[in-house]
Amino acid sequence: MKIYSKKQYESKVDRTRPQRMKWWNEARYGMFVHWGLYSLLGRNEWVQAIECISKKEYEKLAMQFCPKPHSAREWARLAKNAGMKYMVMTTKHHEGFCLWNTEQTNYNAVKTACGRDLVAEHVDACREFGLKIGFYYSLMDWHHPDGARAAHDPAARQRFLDFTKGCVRELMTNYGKIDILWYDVARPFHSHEGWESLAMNQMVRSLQPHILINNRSLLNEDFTTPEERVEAAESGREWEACMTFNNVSWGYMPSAACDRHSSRDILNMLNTACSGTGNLLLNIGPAPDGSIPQEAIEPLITVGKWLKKNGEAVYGKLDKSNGKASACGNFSRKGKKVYFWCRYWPGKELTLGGFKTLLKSARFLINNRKIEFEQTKNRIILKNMPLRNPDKSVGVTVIVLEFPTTPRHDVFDNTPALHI
Ligand code: FHN
Repeated sequence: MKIYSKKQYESKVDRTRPQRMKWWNEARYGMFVHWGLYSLLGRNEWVQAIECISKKEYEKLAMQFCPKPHSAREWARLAKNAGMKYMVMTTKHHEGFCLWNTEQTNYNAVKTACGRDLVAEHVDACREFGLKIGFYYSLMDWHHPDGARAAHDPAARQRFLDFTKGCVRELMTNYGKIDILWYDVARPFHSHEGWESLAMNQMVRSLQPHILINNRSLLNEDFTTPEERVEAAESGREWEACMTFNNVSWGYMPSAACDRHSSRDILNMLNTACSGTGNLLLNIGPAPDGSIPQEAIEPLITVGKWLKKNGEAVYGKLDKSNGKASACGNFSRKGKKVYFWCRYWPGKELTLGGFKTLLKSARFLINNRKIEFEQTKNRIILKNMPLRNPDKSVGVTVIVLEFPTTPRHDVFDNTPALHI
């Protein structure tokens, strides 16, 4: 296969990105799943490293990892009911245990106690529930004999690169159309040249022409991946914030259930993602038998029900909305329509500062009930509103402001305001 130069390759990736990412931009919200041998210990996916467990000791877990059948269907059903549109699962995390029937190593779910191809089950479940399919793949590998010495031994490096490319090729070949390749932790090499990412990702794209690739094989590719913070990419690039469910562990960790996100926390993340036109990839760390952590279910389902009524403010193509208009909430925007997600209900009046464009109408999203308003040179005052927050599920009510043109908003802008 001809390997294009970085310039040629990235020019083609840039040119095809808008069409390839259209579904992703509109999807907005996905489920991340971290599952592997570490789930058996329940103390974070880095437990082998953090607790200095020897490779020999850790490998024994492979004979205990026997998930119940159809776990992936449970996750996919929950993701669907949560309003998530895609699901990214760890095919191999740093521990090096492969959840698919790989020929690169026997340290995999088919050739050990589990006896099943868990990646195939993930793919089937996503298709059954209409979710786009993502594969997470950790470049760093603590189990492979060359995973560390590849850093300074050319022969080891070549063997490790062959292993890596072999794994990625299998994942891109054996499971039909895959929508996302989510690389992680590019160690022990610290450059795309070290990983030969240019050749590897051209191979990926030749096998999966529609695929989206994240930025963690040390090429820009399609999107950036802020982690544990919901923050728009400065460069105007596409971005997806990946978040744990408890701020402490991606893998199963029942002791951290006490710090799980609430439905309001999740909506806050989604609102921030929407205002910056980014995506949210929210993680669950299933138990070793595949069960969904109980603490994740209610918040996800509650947000899913909220999204059924308010999804217009989340899904589909959004435009950036900057600045703050009120301490009571934040925006998302579609052209001339601004969606104000009111988290802290002010009572019968709500003032929104900084709009410089004449407002045409204001209404509640869920029932289209009109809201009276007054407008001064840089303030919109919504009047005669209900005394209590109309949204009884999560306490976040979406108000739609419609303008005749794309609204100018800048609370700190001193240019001559609109002429009332
Ligand atoms: O070390 C991993 C971590 O375990 C987890 O998989 C996250 C998910 O984005 N990535 C790495 C930390 O950045």
